[in-house]
Amino acid sequence: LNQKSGVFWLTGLSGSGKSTIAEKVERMLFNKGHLVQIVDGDNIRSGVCNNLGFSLEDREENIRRIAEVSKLMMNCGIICINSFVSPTEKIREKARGIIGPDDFHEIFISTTLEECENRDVKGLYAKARAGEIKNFTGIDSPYEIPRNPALVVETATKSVEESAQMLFEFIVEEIEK
Ligand code: GGZ
Repeated sequence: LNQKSGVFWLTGLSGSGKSTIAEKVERMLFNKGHLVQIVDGDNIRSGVCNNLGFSLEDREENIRRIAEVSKLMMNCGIICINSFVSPTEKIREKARGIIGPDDFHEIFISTTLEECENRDVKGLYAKARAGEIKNFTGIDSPYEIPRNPALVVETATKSVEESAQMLFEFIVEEIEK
């Protein structure tokens, strides 16, 4: 195995496009012969974090466990593409601290709340507006815009392919440094 690894941490609102981009980039890296793992709600909230909800306290614990697990995988040489709302500066700094500043790459998937709400792929925004889901990020729970991300991907003005290409090139550059 001849690659530098790292944790590429996608932060952004629900519906911003994190998972879609992550899946495309995972495939692109895999096709180039890299070991890569997506870490997201589907493989984390269902297991390691299945006792956690969406209060800020639970989100912090969610991110702490994810960061610890990602660090283990990263130390095995696996490139981790993490896809979590990770809504606050405090939460993201916690992850950076656990993984280490050289290996933690904060990537802001930037999409307006309006755009995410218009897409509402899973109908969660409608439910949050109706009060059926509490503590929903962007509605009645905060999202703090990253102050100094390593990369910003503006999904509203780009195709999925362009967004994925941008992240792919960023990752390749980082792991070949
Ligand atoms: C935000 C929620 C909530 C609340 C359920 N707030 O678009 P999705 O569905 O697939 O992604 C969202 C996901 C967020 O989980 P994370 O583990 O990424 O959050 S955090 O980093 O803040 O711990 C959304 C769904 O879970 N979801 N309830 N209240 N998103």
